Amino acid sequence: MPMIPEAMFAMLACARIGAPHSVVFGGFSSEALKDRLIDGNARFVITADGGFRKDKVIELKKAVDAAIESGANKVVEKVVVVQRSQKNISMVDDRDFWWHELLKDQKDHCEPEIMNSEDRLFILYTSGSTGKPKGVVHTTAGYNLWSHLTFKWIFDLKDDDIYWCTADVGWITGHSYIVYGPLSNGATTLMYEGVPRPSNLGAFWEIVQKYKVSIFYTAPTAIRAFMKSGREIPDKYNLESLRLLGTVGEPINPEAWMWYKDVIGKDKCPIVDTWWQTETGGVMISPLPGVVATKPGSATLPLPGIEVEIVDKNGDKVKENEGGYLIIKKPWPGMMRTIHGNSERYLESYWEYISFKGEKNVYFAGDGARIDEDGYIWIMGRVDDVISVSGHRLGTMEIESALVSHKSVAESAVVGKKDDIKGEVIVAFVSLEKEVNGSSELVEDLKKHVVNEIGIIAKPEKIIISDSLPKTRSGKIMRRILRTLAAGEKISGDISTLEDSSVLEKLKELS
Ligand code: 7RM
Repeated sequence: MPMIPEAMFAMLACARIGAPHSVVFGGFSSEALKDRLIDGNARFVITADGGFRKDKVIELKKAVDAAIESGANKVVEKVVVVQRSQKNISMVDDRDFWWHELLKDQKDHCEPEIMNSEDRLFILYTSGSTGKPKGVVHTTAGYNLWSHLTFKWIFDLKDDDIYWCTADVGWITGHSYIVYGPLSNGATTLMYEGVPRPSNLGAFWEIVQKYKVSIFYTAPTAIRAFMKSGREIPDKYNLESLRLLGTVGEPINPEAWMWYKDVIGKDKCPIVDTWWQTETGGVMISPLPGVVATKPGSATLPLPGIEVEIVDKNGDKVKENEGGYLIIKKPWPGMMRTIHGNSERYLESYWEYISFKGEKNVYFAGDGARIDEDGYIWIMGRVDDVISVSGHRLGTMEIESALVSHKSVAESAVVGKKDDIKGEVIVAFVSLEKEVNGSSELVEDLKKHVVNEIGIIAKPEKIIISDSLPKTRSGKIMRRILRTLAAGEKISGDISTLEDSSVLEKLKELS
């Protein structure tokens, strides 16, 4: 669905009749959609004839048709289509229905289904370090309680607030802080079908001015992009209505934090840097505005009821200011309950990775962090094979499998490279099948292939074609070396396990 109110209506309508929903971000390809429809056993799809993004029409219905025709017809029975772009699309008899036509015969009231607290509210797919995306399962009572409470605490809602979260409803931030959290608190929540783009860099500030937005919640990647294009743009607008600013999705560098506070907040708005994950359902670490003193770049302290620790691989607490794994020591209402269809993987990935005090009973989040002398938490980023492009989570394995599914590719290794604006960009190292020669056309074709397999958010920034990849004697690709090469840095550290060190020289020339 595009970012239109019907997306929200559809989610809430599902919740009302007790049908678990699974929102799929409109930027995913039909292949990615097909996988999710089949894995989630989706019987019904709600989509639109098209959506608008960066001056382009996204053909959502076409993607749904392709997903169904290429395999999801095993599960999908009916499709409901919202009219949005008015573009010509094909409708299949007895399978596809227009939303506005179905609506005509509906009553004004629909009796809500009474649910048990542990009944599923939704599944949301997210990337992990291995294999396919995981269907994160959230439940009716726990998730709603946590999104409700955290919204109330962190955004300190007042009756006349106009609240705007710029995320897409296809991500967990959109679920918890555009839909469930704000609405269960009676907030006025603003939804915007668009993203800042070169032709309209003032769009966000125009909306803040027009609707007198008082609480604004966005991602560091957006803030860094605004920073780069200069304060002249926001300075043209009246931003006086703003009283509270939030960030989510990635670590925010102190420079961007300060810019946000000065240029957007005019030094009078508290900044809440909120750390959480799809899996946690709602925010876990964040300052409470006006209560917790902030430090630029730190998400500060855990929320009430949340107990975190930073430990090493053996589960031992690390020293002050020393980096380690961020763990959560006690369950909380909004935590994911399982991975859809794979409870073993759930236990393995989240609860058994680290043993704490000899027991495997703590949640490991996948992030590295440190705690400073005042007990403040500084998130250092993912420690697993998950990269974050503009705050969108992608597993390196997912992109690698997309690349090797191309007939010319023998092997691939994908790494993240630091980027001033997007946080990270994707760099792929690829070796080709014997008879194939590398060319710039092939590189373009491979990029296109990844976009077809996963979606535009997974498009590699750079693809480096090489005869071979650096491997250990046991055959494992040494991603650490590739990360260093992608960053343009000198290779240091132990390379003694490398099978063939001449590979390095060749790669250095190519990168
Ligand atoms: C809400 C969301 C989760 C990953 C998480 C972190 C990173 C999120 C912050 C952050 C530093 C933050 N869900 N992350 N918030 N890193 N400071 N305030 O983004 O499932 O899509 O991603 O995002 O690495 O593990 S998510």
